[in-house]
Amino acid sequence: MSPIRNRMRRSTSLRNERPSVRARGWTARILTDHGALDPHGRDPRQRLALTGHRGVHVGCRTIEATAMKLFYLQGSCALAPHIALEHAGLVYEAVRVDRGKQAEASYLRINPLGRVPALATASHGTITEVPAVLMYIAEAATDCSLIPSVGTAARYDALRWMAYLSSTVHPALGRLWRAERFAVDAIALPAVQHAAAAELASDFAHIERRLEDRQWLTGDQLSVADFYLFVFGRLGLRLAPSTREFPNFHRHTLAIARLPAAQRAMSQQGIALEGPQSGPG
Ligand SMILES: N[C@@H](CCC(=O)N[C@@H](CS)C(=O)NCC(=O)O)C(=O)O
Repeated sequence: MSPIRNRMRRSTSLRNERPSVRARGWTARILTDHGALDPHGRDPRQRLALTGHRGVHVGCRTIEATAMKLFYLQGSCALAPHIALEHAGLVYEAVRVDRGKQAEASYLRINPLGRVPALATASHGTITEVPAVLMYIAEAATDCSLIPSVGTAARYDALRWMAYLSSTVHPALGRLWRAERFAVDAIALPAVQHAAAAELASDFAHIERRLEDRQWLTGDQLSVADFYLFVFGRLGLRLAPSTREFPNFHRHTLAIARLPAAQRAMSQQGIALEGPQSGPG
């Protein structure tokens, strides 16, 4: 039976956000419609009508039946949940936050820290911090296996790698590209950047060793941790040393980039694997 996917893809800008107007604009599109039933034996179109939700995903079962909103900056770490949402086929709206606007009151109401990603959900409020957002998506797509099962060693591996990316790799990138946030005195900026570049080189070597004998971070099973790693594999292409110089890491980056979900997310964000020559985006 061919899978039927109801998926709504809309990318809007925070600047133009008018929730009431946008809410009226929701439509659910059935991409493949052979009259097949969902995994529960229901016609998904009927389910749409019965529940009154704006869309129901039937590729993976989900605990989140109403549309979520993912707030992102182009080419940022929010790409990881964006790919995860696409991969899981969940119903969501991608809301672009223009660079600089994340510090404005309209966005601070969504995430008082002024950072992306933020995932607004109907049932669990607004979730921030990449690992939490990724876990939420993985657990919302209940039969997509985007996070290894409870009680397995692989699950703690996935969590461990997400924590490492979030607590070590990402902050090093912040010190490299936003050194002024870490040193008041301009004379100290090159030293901050130098130390950050050395940290990243050592992180890339660590990731390289991890991927020596496995396809994905936790082994054979693709998980949301891989989508997170892709963010740095992609941004690292413009660093020195480039992630291209780490063959296993680069193989992983290319493998994720080839996934239809990654291609759709990047296309929605208006970015390519090779982004600008330096800096975020
Ligand atoms: N610890 C946060 C970090 C989020 C973060 O720094 N996001 C960046 C984009 S990758 C951001 O919003 N930058 C805007 C800024 O720094 O003003 C998380 O894991 O979500």
